[in-house]
Amino acid sequence: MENTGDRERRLKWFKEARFGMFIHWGLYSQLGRHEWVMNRERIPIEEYEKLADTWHPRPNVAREWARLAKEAGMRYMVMTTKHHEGFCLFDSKLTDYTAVKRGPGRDLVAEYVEAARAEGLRVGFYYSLMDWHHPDGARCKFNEAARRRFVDYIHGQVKELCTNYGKVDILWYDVNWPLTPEEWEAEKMNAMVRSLQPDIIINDRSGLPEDFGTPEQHITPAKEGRAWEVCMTFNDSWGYTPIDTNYKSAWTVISMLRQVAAGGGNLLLNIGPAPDGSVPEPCIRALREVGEWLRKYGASIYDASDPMEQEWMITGGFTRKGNIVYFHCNRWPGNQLAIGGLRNKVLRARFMGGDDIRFTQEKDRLVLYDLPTLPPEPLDTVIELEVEGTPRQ
Ligand code: JFZ
Repeated sequence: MENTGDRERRLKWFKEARFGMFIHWGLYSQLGRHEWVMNRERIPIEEYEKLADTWHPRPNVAREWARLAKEAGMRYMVMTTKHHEGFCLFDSKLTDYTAVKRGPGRDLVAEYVEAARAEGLRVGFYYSLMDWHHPDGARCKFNEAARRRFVDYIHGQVKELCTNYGKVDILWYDVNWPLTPEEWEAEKMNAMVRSLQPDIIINDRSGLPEDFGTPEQHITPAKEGRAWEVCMTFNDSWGYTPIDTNYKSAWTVISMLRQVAAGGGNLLLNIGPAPDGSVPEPCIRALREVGEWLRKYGASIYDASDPMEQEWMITGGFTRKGNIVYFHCNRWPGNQLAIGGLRNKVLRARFMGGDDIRFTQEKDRLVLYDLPTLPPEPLDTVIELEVEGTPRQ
């Protein structure tokens, strides 16, 4: 349908972006028990719908998210325009179940787009195909008239999203249950999207592979140079869930960034804002620490995704740009650090942005000496190794 050169062109910024902010925000945020609460607790539609009138987020709170994303070193954002609950955070002519017509009284997607653009961040729209609120959302599988209505509704909303908010950088579909890509008429839908947004990139969750893969909750590089982005929760829920306090630390996030960089992918890290839009404190703290670290060592993450053979090591792992190999040490062993598996001759070793380090190398065993007892950077000390030739891939 479209040529590979065009895909590469559209994906260029994405392949260099590395780090993005996912935002799950909806009526479920008011209950604070995971974004699947309607389904998991079998809340009847009539009861759940009442949440549409009690939601009163703070005006323009998306500006706080965008500033935080920027500060964290993120380069794009993806927000839920409609999750499985069916409530639309955008203005839709096709339903009254929207932020404009109910409690919030305004277009939350418009506010989000404006906020992201103001910080120079790329804009992504998450849109759930599965819909627990639409009357045809389930019966569409067995009833052709219902399928026709539902598919027209979904295509119509996707068209609204691609028409009313200016340039959209990412369309992030989710859950295509219960229909097949043929039943969704996904090819036609995505062709319509591309006709309205020629530069957009589309994920693989309409059931068609499109532009990039979306492994979830585990870092699995895509095959054959295909673009990929892993999405991760901050705690163990996507939607606001204060009873779930298992938040990731800055250390964990940086370790994930190193792993996605090594595989040439991106990390889309989720925040689940409170109903008023506030970001949970543990997320703010960790993101600021990550940003501070990236301001010093970003080059070893953003621009260092050349492939190289890696052996598992408890003390850390590699990223690479050309003949510069970065060893990210996040478990500091003390005054001496040995690194195995690097076969190229090392010409120089130093702390990234700092002093040279004395070393010896015998075959693929590199030993660094006279190191401080405590880690110079507890989150991740980056050691820059200049090597001869190209490391094995
Ligand atoms: C979906 C949603 O159900 C969830 O609420 C959240 O929005 C997440 C980002 O996406 O959950 C999924 C989707 C795909 C897989 C697992 C969970 N998957 O492919 O393994």
